[in-house]
Amino acid sequence: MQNKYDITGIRNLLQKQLSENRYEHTLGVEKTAVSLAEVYNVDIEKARLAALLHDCAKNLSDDKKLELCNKYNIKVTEEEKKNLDLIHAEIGSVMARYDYEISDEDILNAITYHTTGKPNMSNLEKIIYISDYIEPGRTKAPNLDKIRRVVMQDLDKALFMILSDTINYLKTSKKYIVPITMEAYEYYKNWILQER
Ligand code: DGI
Ligand code: FE
Ligand code: FE
Repeated sequence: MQNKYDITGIRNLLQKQLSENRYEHTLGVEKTAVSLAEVYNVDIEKARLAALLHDCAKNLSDDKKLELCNKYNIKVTEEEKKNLDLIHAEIGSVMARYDYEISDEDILNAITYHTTGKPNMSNLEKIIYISDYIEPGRTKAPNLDKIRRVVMQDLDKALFMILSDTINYLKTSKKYIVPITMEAYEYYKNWILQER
């Protein structure tokens, strides 16, 4: 893959654009995603790029987020307007495409769906979604030890555990649930129950 920046260049740019904690989280996701890519035979450099860039839009101001949505025709629903953090993944994917000149659709989709998940994810999409949740800097979510164990044996089971805990958390805290988050949960619930 030929990219505008090498990995060190990307890390340096991210370090400038992200808060210290967010940058540390990003390096944790990189490390975790690379390990999982090795286990599951996914292209390691794709996993690294998707992991590094997954939260590249996270620390933009709300004004900047809205400006980029406007510029790149990203539709913002009423619910998303109230919580612009919900669209950092989609904006990040657009920035990866245009600023970092990433053209690989699997990488771009892994960034787009890293917050919500989606039905029928690719292995790269699953790895980024899971790594975001279990990277070493994450300590607060329930069942982390179990998910970290399961993921080495069964990627889909780990994915479903995270979707399930996320839906539970969103329900108990009475937060708005993005339709595709629920669709991902339903899809993998049926998958876990029926296919195996
Ligand atoms: O950006 P990060 O903090 O690293 O992680 P992320 O992009 O996965 O965002 C995590 C948050 O997103 C977590 O608190 C759960 C939340 N989330 C995921 N799906 C939905 C959601 N929040 C709402 N309100 N609705 C959703 O459907
Ligand atoms: Fe994120
Ligand atoms: Fe993240």
